[in-house]
This record gives sequence, structure tokens and C-alpha cells, in this order.
Amino acid sequence: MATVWIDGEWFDEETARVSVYDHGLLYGDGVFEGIRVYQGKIFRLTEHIDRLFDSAHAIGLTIPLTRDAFARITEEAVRRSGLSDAYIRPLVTRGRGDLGIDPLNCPTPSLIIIVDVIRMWSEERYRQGLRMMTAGTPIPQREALSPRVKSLNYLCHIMAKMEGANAGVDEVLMLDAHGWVAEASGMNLFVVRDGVLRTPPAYAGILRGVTRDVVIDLATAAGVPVREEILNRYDVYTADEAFLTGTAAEIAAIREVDGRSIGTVVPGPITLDLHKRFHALVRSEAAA
Ligand code: PXG
Repeated sequence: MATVWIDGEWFDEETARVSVYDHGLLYGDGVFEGIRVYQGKIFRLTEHIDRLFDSAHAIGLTIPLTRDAFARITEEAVRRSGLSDAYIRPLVTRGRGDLGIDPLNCPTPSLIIIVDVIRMWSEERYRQGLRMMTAGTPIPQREALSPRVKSLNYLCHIMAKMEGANAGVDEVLMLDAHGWVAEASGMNLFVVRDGVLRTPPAYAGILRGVTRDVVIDLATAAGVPVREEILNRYDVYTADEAFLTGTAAEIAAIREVDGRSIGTVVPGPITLDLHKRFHALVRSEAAA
């Protein structure tokens, strides 16, 4: 059952409530995380809590708890949910204020932790690979708000996702403000060409995904060379393999982008191998 913690109190899905004066709701003023629980164990909790606190710091929001205390409450929320495979959504908003934009009128941040489940694509989609298209909506330029901040402003990603849904594809490829390949609507992108794994660098308008970092480590350990470098759509179209990574999506192979087929076998051998290694890692950490 869904469990929700709000500023020190426990609720369920039906009883959890936030104020209409919360600036997270009024202005999207806040940050969030998405974390996975496998067999009762939280995957990469420290990395996610660090990213949450860094995102908050980057928007000038001080979380009134230590990283450690936030982690302990997150663990307690998972225990109370009774779920062994779950998705955790921590949120920190600027808190309650008045109807003006000024964050100084919000004396205390609101802290929320939701534990529930998340569903992505069907098993069939994972087996066959995703069909994607390039969205016309770019990632906002970093001078507006760093894409590294996991903020409550996901409208560009949502508009991109909507374009994809309208066109009947599974997911969208988003470019950054320079037109470089950035990421999907909530996932990072990797391509394989001639045995080399390539992914856009952190400065190319992406959120630096925790799963992305795990996959880079797994590939390196498997002897697959990894390069973080600027990619354009040509690199994606002409890849031997391509896949997406994310906490919710895990590793999802891509079979087509903008009508161009990617490689010949989907999922390709390196994608399949990394997928196996990822699940082995998750299982071994859960058993530890
Ligand atoms: N890029 C963006 C913009 C994201 O929001 C990722 C990459 C992958 O990061 P992790 O750390 O999860 O490997 C995310 C992940 C969804 C969903 O429904 C995904 C995210 C947030 C909300 C929903 O797939 N974030």
C-alpha cells in the first residue's frame, strides 16, 4: 500500500494532502527524486539523497534535515509501506507562502516522501525495443535553470512526451538548446558503435542519472570502452545499438529513431549484456 510521509506525519494515498499555498504547487518551486526498491533494499540511496540535496542547494533551498536523517526517514517509509519492490518519490518544496512568487515568504520547506509502485512500458516493448522520435521541444538552456537540477519544472519534458504520444511512438529524443542530443523525457541515452559505448556528457543539457553512472561503471568493468562526448542525431541514427537508462525504465533498448532503424539485432549484444549485469548487480545488492 502507498505510504506517504509529510513533514513528520504518516498518511496513505487517500489521506495525504498538501496546501494550495505551497509554492511547489503554485510555482513548481521545489526539487524531487525517484528511487527504486528491489527486494526490500533501496538501490543507491546515498547517490539519490546527495542529488536531492545538491538540487535543493542549487535553487537556494535549505533542507532542514541532515542527509542522514532524510535517508533514515526514507528507509522507515519503505518499511511502513510493506512493499518489497517499490518506487520512492521524495519531494522538497519551498513550502507554504502567500500568492506572491517571493520565496522569502515561505518560512519552511515542505518535505514529502511517497512510497508506491511505478509502471513503465510492457514487457513486449522491452523485448522489441522502443520506437522514438526527436521532439521539437528542447531541454531548457542551462542559463535558465541547470538541467542538472531535478526540479519540479518538468513542463518541457512533458511537452516533448506529449509530442511523442501524439505521433504514436514510445519515447522521445530531446535535444539541448544547442541542438546536441541530450536525453529522453526522463531517461539518459547511450549508443554503441564499433564496440564503444557513448553517452552525452553532463554539460550537454542532461540530468546526470544515477542509472547512467551505474551503467558507465558496469561497462568499464566489462572492458567496454566508454566515452562521454557530444553526440548529434547522426550518431544515434548510425549506431549499432542504442538504449535508455533510468530508475524507472532501468535499461530499455531502442529499435527506431525518426523512422531510422538502429542496428540489426534489437536488443544488441552489448545492451543485452549490460542489462544482465545491471540486474545481477541489483540482485546482489538486494541480497547483501
Ligand atoms: N533524465 C531526466 C530528465 C530524468 O528525470 C533521468 C534522466 C534518469 O535518472 P536516474 O537517476 O533515474 O537514472 C531522469 C529520471 C519516469 C520518470 O516516469 C523519470 C524521472 C522522474 C520522473 C519520472 O520515467 N527521472
